[in-house]
Amino acid sequence: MSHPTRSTRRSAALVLALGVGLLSACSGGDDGAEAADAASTSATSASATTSSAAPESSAAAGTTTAAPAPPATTAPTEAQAQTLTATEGEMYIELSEDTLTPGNYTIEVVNEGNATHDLVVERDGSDVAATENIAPGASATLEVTLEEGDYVFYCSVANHRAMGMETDVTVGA
Ligand SMILES: [Cu+2]
Repeated sequence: MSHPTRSTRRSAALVLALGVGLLSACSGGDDGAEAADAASTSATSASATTSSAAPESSAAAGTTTAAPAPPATTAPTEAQAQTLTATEGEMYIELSEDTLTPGNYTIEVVNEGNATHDLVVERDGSDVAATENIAPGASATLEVTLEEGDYVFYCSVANHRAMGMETDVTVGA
């Protein structure tokens, strides 16, 4: 199917080139005017064969069926660690929550300050868990099991705790 179209275009281009050649060769003459007309007509018909009719847009308005809401996730059991974020800087510790229920926790400790910090979990004056030193801009995770009672989360670097890097945490039933 491509051969007829290709030959048509080739002959049309030949006529066009011939017409232009004649037009430039004998400008102002009657023959030149006729040749130019023939060339333009051939060019028009050649371009008409390449143009295709615009396809009609299908106006099929799709009615999307609403997907059913996913079932509510089951409440975390005690085995599943809950997540908590502790953000540290000079000289503060901010917790995403400070009233917690007993269970296992994964604490994401983010040091957004300009000094090295850490996070220690203390209960009744005894350290329960602690991170390593956390460089400025770095973060660490701390796994800890919290029982019902009163805790203090603090930073053990230098005198940071005395300067305000401690926060009370109440673990209720
Ligand atoms: Cu600190």
